[in-house]
Amino acid sequence: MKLRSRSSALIGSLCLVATVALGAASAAPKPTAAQVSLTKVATAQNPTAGTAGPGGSVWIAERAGTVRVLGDQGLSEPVLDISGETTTDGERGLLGIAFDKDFAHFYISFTNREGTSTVDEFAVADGKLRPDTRRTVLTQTQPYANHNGGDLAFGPDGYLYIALGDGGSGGDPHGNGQNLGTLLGKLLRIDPGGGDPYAIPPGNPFVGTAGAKPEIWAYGLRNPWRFSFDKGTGDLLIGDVGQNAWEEIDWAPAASKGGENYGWGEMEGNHPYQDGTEPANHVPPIHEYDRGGLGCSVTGGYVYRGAAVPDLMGQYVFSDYCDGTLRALQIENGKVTGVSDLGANGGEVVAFAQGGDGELYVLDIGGGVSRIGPA
Ligand SMILES: [Ca+2]
Repeated sequence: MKLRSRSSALIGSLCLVATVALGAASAAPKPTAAQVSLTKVATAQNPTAGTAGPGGSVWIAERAGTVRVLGDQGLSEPVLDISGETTTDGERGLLGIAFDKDFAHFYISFTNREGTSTVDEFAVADGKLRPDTRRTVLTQTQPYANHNGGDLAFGPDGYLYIALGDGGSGGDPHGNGQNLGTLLGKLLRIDPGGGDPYAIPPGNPFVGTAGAKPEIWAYGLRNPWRFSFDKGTGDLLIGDVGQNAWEEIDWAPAASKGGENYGWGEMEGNHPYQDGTEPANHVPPIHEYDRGGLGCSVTGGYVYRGAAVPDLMGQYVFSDYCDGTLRALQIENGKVTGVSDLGANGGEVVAFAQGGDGELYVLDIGGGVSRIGPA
């Protein structure tokens, strides 16, 4: 996530990208059958994340530290409020939420008042959080206020995946992306129910590698702000925010054993970053785009597995914080066969949420929670 400087009171305190050229006509995507509409279903206070909850619900995280449940009448009163424990300076706040497979536990990812990335767990009973069961699962200190990553999701393997950015500043000054000795710049995989505070899943790729953190699943990430697993195939998709030139989508098949090196900070997309050298094991993005009109900060989404837009089935829906256009990738065997403009703009798209029914919601940091439907 890069949050632009704007006059909006809601995001006025956030700034990273000074000037963004929008609307260049040269990059018009090819036409596609799938076109969508957006129906606003609620207004939140700076929504940052959402996840399918128990009983077909969708839970929405708000940046300042509250969680609300989306219902027919909009959002509930907060079911959780940690606003006294986080701040919203830089790129901080409540950044991710997730349930485990049986909705037995709920996880939150936030930066604490010192800026430390923190993942906490709550037990869930009868669809409600049990505050007395709260415990901290994982923490990671952050050298700078930006590039915190912060997304959370359970994989089809039942393990918790946690995205952490490279620590921030610009250009990965500490070389965290390629350093297996730090959790920064990585996608982690842990088993929060298997130990105290968690267990390392057997088969994690760097277990037994001297000097490497065993939590690491994949590395070479700059700011993997949003990632997801395809509900249909189990494939992993990561939206990794670029430095100054290239936004990218990374991909791994469900059968991956982990260990992918996505290249940062030697590579930005398919291109050496400054005087970087492409690592021999670099896994290039399946899709990249430059700053020539499509945006400046990719927002990873989901592979569509709903029923409302049949033409969109199996396509990866994503957007860009600076541009807001909803786009889709058509992917076959890990190769992008098409990129399309879905014909709708979600505003300052900071995240998507996927309901248990596979339908998708678009979260605009300005407040809008909208459901994707047919055009
Ligand atoms: Ca990369």
